[in-house]
Amino acid sequence: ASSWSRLGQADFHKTAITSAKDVSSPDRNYIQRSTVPTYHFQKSLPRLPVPKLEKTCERFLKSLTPLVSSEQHAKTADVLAKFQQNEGKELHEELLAQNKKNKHTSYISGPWFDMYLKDRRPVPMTHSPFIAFQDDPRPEYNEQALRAANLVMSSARFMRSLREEVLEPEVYHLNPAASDTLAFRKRLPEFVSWYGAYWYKAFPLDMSQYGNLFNSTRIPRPDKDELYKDPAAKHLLVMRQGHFYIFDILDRDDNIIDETEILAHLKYILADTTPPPTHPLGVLTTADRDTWTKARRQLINAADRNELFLQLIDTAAFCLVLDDEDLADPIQLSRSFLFSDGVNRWFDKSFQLIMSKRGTAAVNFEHAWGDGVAIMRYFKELYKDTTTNAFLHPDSQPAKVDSSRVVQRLEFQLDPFLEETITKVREEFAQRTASLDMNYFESLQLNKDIAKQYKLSPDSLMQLVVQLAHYRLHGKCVGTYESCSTSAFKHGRTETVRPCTVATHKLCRQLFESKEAASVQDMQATIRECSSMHNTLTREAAMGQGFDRHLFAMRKLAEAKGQSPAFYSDEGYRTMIYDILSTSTLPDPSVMIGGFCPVVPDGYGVGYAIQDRGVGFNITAYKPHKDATSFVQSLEASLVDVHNILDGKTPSK
Ligand code: BUJ
Repeated sequence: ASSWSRLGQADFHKTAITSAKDVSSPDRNYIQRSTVPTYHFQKSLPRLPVPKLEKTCERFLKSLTPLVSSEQHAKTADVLAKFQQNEGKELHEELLAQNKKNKHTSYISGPWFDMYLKDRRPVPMTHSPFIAFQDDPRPEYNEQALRAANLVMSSARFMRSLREEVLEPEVYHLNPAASDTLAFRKRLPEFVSWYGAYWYKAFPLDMSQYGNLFNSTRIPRPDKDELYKDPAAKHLLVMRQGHFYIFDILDRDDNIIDETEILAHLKYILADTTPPPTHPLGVLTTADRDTWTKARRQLINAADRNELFLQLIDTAAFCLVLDDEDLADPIQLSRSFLFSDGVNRWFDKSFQLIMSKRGTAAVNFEHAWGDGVAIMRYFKELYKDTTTNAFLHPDSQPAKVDSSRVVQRLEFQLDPFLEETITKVREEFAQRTASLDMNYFESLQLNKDIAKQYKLSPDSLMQLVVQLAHYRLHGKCVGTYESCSTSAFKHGRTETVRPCTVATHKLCRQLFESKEAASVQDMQATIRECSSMHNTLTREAAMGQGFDRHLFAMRKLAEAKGQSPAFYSDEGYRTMIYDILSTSTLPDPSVMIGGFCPVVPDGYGVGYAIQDRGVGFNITAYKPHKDATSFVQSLEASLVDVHNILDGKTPSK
């Protein structure tokens, strides 16, 4: 989300524990020991506002302008005006009343969990994104077992800090020099703590999702899946060649086991020569949720131990995936991190930490429980801890332990129905993944500094390039989604920024329609309009003043009452929410690449990042509807165009 760059975590490096290497030191259990408790601000976080109905209608109509003809726009405006006076008014009042009664949460939390958990489509490709880590700058630390063991160690330290509530609260510092100080850290009573932080221009973010990071899973259930966790569990789940292994990473007293033992157990798993299962169970987590619900029930009925084993998978700290394929090509790697063939994966876990044979690592996360802010905090801390404070080194020897007595391989008992289901699901998944096209590119032509030199917001420029790329290829504006965090509010999730605006449409016409003659100066002025309009939209979204979630919550209320207001089936509304362009960014130096699938069959998934050195895009599309390569080419050309315009050169039409 664009706002993540602004609402990103503060720099809490100061509290990182540096004397952690002493095995007997309790500090080795913690990645941080914050003096301000993790959930200190939680109680006093502000509530996500329900926007005024007239504002929502106004914002919607403005956003619709570039997407439909003026006749359609007038029709939709008419339907919306009726909605605003009738059903919409009632639904809005009802939403306000409900919201007033549920002060512990936000108006969007319930409907948003339902959106994910009631969705019967498969979790991978529909919702789960991936983010890959930069390699460790020291090549010798990227060896698979070594890096995996260090990542497990740092994850365990993160997990313990969170459990004991000594992980620094997530705070966005508007003025770090003033607020990231000792005075700020002096505690204010919890119920007013948010106001104290506000005084320092520091905005604490919602941390309610963090409780679902570890020991947590999604379980397929009829109609609506369940989020399930056991916050006291001590074991890790490791997958290799479709097998499941578990071992405890915490001892009896909840201390993290010796890092050399972790290394020994992982090496033992990597050396296991048991042939891969003919019917790999993990594949079932790629199925639609109804098929998986049925299969899971059957699995539990097939043998007593199966239920116990499922419980172990469900409650494990997280799923570490050790892959055997030697992939080097970034697209092959991205495909493997995003979906693979499903054999060596368990997509239901809150997240999977995937390690390729060459030591490239990535996180693939299930989306129902949480959003980018929570996963990125874990991701960044993990990268920093393993690259600056590694517990294991290339010369570290694994502990002399008998791993065969500690590591348990879970041998499920399958019946013919399950075997058949696995085969079928595997084929279907292979078909779906085969139709997914992916391509990426990086460029040094644009970066954060260049954007700032021109006094333009970096994110707005990236979004503009995406708009131009689509228009150049398809000659029209389409529904565009940019994810924006609303974690500044209690139980906030995300809001949609609608980056296709009248201003971006104007630049598209100036560039691509020969009748719209415009000078370079005109186009520069339009770029500034684009940027300022995008800034306003982003600020509004981050403050809970978008229109998408409000309209969505009212639609869900109407559905629950069996009502179907005409506005929601109107062409204008349908066009708006048909997100041909689904975009998101997680800009951080620790991210190498990331991505997600399109959200509609004929759409594009657009992962992008603008960094200090350059920009990058990672594009997905479903064949035969669309192809990622031509979109990438169009992005490259658009980047050149924007660059030329800003440079005062006339772009070639
Ligand atoms: O908006 C929401 O509620 C959730 C969204 C859903 N969707 C992905 C469909 C937009 N979820 C997120 O935004 C989570 C983040 C997804 C991962 C983002 C990947 C960013 C890739 C950056 C790297 C690209 C650089 C390539 C360089 C070659």
